Amino acid sequence: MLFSSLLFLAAPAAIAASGHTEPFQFITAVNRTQPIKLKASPVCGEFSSQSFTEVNTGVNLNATKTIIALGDSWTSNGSNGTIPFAPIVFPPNPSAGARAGNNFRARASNGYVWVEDLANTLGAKLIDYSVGGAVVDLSAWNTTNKGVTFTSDNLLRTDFVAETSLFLQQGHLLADLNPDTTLYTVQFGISDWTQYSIAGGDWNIATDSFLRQISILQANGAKNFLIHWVYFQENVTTTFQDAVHQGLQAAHAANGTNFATVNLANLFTAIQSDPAEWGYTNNTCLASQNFTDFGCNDPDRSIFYIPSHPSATTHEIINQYTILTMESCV
Ligand SMILES: *[C@@H]1O[C@H](CO)[C@@H](O)[C@H](O)[C@H]1NC(C)=O
Ligand SMILES: *[C@@H]1O[C@H](CO)[C@@H](O)[C@H](O)[C@H]1NC(C)=O
Ligand SMILES: *[C@@H]1O[C@H](CO)[C@@H](O)[C@H](O)[C@H]1NC(C)=O
Ligand SMILES: *[C@@H]1O[C@H](CO)[C@@H](O)[C@H](O)[C@H]1NC(C)=O
Ligand SMILES: *[C@@H]1O[C@H](CO)[C@@H](O)[C@H](O)[C@H]1NC(C)=O
Ligand SMILES: *[C@@H]1O[C@H](CO)[C@@H](O)[C@H](O)[C@H]1NC(C)=O
Ligand SMILES: *[C@@H]1O[C@H](CO)[C@@H](O)[C@H](O)[C@H]1NC(C)=O
Ligand SMILES: *[C@@H]1O[C@H](CO)[C@@H](O)[C@H](O)[C@H]1NC(C)=O
Ligand SMILES: CC(=O)N[C@H]1CO[C@H](CO)[C@@H](O)[C@@H]1O
Repeated sequence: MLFSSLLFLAAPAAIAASGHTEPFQFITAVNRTQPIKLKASPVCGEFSSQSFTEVNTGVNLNATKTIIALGDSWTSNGSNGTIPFAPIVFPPNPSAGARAGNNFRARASNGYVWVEDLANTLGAKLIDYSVGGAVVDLSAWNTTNKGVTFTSDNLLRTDFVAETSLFLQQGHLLADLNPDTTLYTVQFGISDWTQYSIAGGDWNIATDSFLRQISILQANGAKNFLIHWVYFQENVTTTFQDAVHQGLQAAHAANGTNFATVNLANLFTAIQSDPAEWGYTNNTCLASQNFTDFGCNDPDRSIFYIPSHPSATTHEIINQYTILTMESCV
């Protein structure tokens, strides 16, 4: 069920050809409320630790002018880095973000995802290569290592390797990539855990590939990374993230590369242990990404909008938590 989802392949012309006759409603102004307040604090650790933690070795958010985002549906704006501007469908329309009708082009949420909130907060330009359903490396999992592979809803599945490759082909054409003012955000692992759970695989391949992409990005000038650890706790993802953390230490030691690491499991454990205290009234607003049936009355007070995908208000909380961690775990 995890993502997959709102990756879409259609170009605008293809959407028109598929029978979409109603004009899109371009929203020009939004007055949204943020009824949920951040009530968690980061658990800052030592970068020298053997275990993954929350720490910032020197990424300066205030200096950030460009964000290159690599990840899955939690980070995707639905565009695959190359498809031109599409309308943002906003609340109160309950179908915003849902894969209803011809609305294939959508975020897996009912508003901005966290990295868009971060870019908006910083006034930075965002170049988003994230794609729903992406894993670290397709070759790591038995479900994805047999050639071209698709998500549960028949959309092409991709990985960190392909996102990095696409970025290297075109990124320099799209943005100013001054190393001191460019932040690379990397968020993978949710879809890896899902695929591993289905039919097994090899986490060592995922670890090596993750660090290889970090190495390739450094070779192409990257000096500042923001890495998010997954929002749940599983032994295999813990072992994977510990190994990645140790690779980041090596990159910092060898190249002086700055890493900020943020553990979404800390945030989501705090939310899920007492949702009402945060102002939440629902766990998940929609029963599936395909339908708006059973929609909740107040998506802004729902932790997730569709199963396993945060609501827009939760994405803003992720943004606030990320900034807090990066500014306090120094
Ligand atoms: C936005 O909504 C709030 C709450 O309804 C209201 O107090 C405020 O005046 C609105 N702001 C604008 C610019 O419409
Ligand atoms: C970044 O800017 C904010 C707002 O001006 C300020 O509060 C914060 O201290 C700055 N952080 C750093 C690391 O300079
Ligand atoms: C999504 O991001 C891409 C690449 O950064 C950008 O070209 C596109 O306009 C964005 N789409 C939306 C709907 O914001
Ligand atoms: C959602 O729609 C897609 C595309 O039509 C389909 O492949 C998938 O099975 C549907 N999922 C659910 C949960 O209905
Ligand atoms: C992303 O877009 C490019 C260019 O249109 C396309 O070649 C590629 O297959 C797309 N990737 C995915 C995962 O859809
Ligand atoms: C899944 O992958 C692992 C590691 O590559 C392998 O040992 C195992 O036999 C595979 N399982 C299946 C069902 O193919
Ligand atoms: C240090 O940077 C180089 C590129 O300049 C890269 O190839 C290498 O993998 C990096 N070292 C580590 C440990 O990441
Ligand atoms: C996961 O780790 C915990 C604590 O380290 C351990 O007690 C448990 O047996 C492990 N579970 C599995 C499935 O290996
Ligand atoms: C869809 C859903 O779960 N709706 C619930 C959201 O929360 C309110 C208040 O707790 C419930 O009344 C709804 O049933």
